[in-house]
Amino acid sequence: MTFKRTLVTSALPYANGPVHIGHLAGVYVPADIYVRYLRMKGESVLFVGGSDEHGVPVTIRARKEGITTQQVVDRYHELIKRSFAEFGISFDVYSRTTSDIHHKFASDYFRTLYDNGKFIEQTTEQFYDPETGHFLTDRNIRGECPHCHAQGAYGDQCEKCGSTLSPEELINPYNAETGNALVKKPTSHWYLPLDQYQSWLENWILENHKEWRPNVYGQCKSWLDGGLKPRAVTRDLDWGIPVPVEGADGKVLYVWFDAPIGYISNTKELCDAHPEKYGQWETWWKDPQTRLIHFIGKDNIVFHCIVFPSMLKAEGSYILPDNVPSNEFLNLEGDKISTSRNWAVWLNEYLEDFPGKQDVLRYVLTANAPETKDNDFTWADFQARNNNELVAIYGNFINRALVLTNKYFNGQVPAAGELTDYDKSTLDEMQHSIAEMIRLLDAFRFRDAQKEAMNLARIGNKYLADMEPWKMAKTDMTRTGAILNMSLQIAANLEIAFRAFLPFSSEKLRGMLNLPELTIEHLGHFNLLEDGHQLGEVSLLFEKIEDETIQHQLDRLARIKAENEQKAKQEELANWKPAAIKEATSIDDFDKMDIRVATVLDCQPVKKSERLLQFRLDDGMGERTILSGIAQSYPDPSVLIGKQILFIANFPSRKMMGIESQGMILSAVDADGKLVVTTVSREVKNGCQVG
Ligand code: B3M
Ligand code: ZN
Repeated sequence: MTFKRTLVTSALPYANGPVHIGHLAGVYVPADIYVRYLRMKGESVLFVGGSDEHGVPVTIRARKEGITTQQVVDRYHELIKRSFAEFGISFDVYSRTTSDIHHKFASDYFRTLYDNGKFIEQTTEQFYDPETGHFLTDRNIRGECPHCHAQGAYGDQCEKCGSTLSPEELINPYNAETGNALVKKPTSHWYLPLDQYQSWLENWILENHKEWRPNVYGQCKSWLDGGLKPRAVTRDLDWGIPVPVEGADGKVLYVWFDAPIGYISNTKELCDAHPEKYGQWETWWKDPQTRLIHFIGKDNIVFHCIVFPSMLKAEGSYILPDNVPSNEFLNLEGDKISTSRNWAVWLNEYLEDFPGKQDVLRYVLTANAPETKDNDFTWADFQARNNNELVAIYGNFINRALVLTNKYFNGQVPAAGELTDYDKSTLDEMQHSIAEMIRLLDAFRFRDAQKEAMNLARIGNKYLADMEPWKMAKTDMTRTGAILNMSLQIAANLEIAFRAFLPFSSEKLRGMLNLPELTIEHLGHFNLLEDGHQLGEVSLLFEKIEDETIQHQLDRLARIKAENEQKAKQEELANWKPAAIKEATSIDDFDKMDIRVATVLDCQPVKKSERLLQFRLDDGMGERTILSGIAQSYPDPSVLIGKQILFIANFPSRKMMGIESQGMILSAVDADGKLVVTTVSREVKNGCQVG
């Protein structure tokens, strides 16, 4: 199949918070690289994005912040849109799913399928809060975990033991926000019968799209092997697109039904506004000569490979995705990125700390792209890649080539010379890397493609280092000029090679070379700058990043980690419940214990032990020494001196750290794990028994 045009979509981020490096690395930078690459090839391409403004996540955020849902989506849509623009994500359109155009389009889409009998209607029992009059989604239901009995497990997962749950399994389920107890109530919804698409999907994906990334193909296969079931496409919610069916009051389209339709309605919005430039939206969505590519993260695979294609197939007049290059996840300093735990590098904050360094982040995220497995972003790696690659290789090469041309040739491109064998082998190496880079870009392998671009810079850098034009200049100006000509031609090639990856730096480099925007066809040609061409002004392409700057970021993360630990502790305390009562004991068992009262004469930490305190006690018969492992709970043990405490007098003696311990001090274990020594409520004789 030959295609005439490519339609590229990137997942619509929920407008419930700012975007972070995980979004950029997983979806938007790869999509942007691909689109820029196609544009450089002169292909017809449209890049569609937008904010996903429906769904439960935005409503939760609104309640948390105490503002309306509309205010939430307005705020974050603007913020997200600006961040993308600042990082050079070159959308042709970035709209939103709360737009009138989208509401109408998605509503009509539903109605068409409804009228054509493509849905089935089913009634099921769902959890309902009788006080608020709302049905609840899984994430909004909490209760006791049936496995580990932790309190506050979610309707879809217990964060304590990690088990996947359904709300039905929770013990005493309640509304996460109000705390109200829930009841079951019947409700009816429309379902897309995915089971009816099973064999068609098996043929389309498993037989005809074996070229999809193994992670994507594998996930599809496991869904299909598990057998598809009908999926509800409506919800009982008050935020979203009303279900356009009589009597469906209080029901909206499920966010995963309307969001992918957003790709189509946003295309329509753009094309209707500028038909002369972009043509008809139907051409992008219905002409079989259009190639559709979805860039997404791995948690969206099932929706883009199974659900949305079934929706398109159900309608019948649309094309299907040709590829769905999905990435895995990016972690941050070894931990999962999390919006709720603030464990992220937010794009707006990055730009405050690193103004003008968009390309550095783009470079590092592509160099570490989680294309085939989860990957880790670390600040140390960020610094190293900037300093050792962008600055030391690419930037250094460009700077030397330009500065030397200024020094010896007044900034005018010197004449090319006869190619030496070494020149020729350098050019051969470059041609090889260029061909590799193109092959990798076509295969959506951006990480390796960028490596080839950096390899071109490395070849250039090595050429200059080996040729030493600064030495040659002492004896042979013609050859010096030839070396610099070759270096400048390499520099012009680097501008093109890096343009899709590092658009800001390429623009800067074009200014320094005083060149117009050349196309990919010029790549691999080494006559791009004519003899005598006047170069532009030279400045540094990249700057070194110092240790203090990195330390500042690490300190910030350490602070967040400490705050999160504190919060987790508080939550644990709030959810604390007494342990279950132990098996029944007997009076005989109890009588065996000789529990007595003694006064603490002295209490000191045991040297070289983090755990032990040494008690000297007056037990009414004399003095007794007991060691107790409670040092962590008593940073100042002197507070215990003079107190009357309880201890087991007939506990077997034992030696610890060379000291004989004669009994056991009784302490209560508080909810936070701290130990609290037990005392009596009024003074008694030392040595009296407890019973
Ligand atoms: N908003 C989920 C996400 O941000 C969802 C993607 C929609 S793509 C049509 O991961
Ligand atoms: Zn659990």
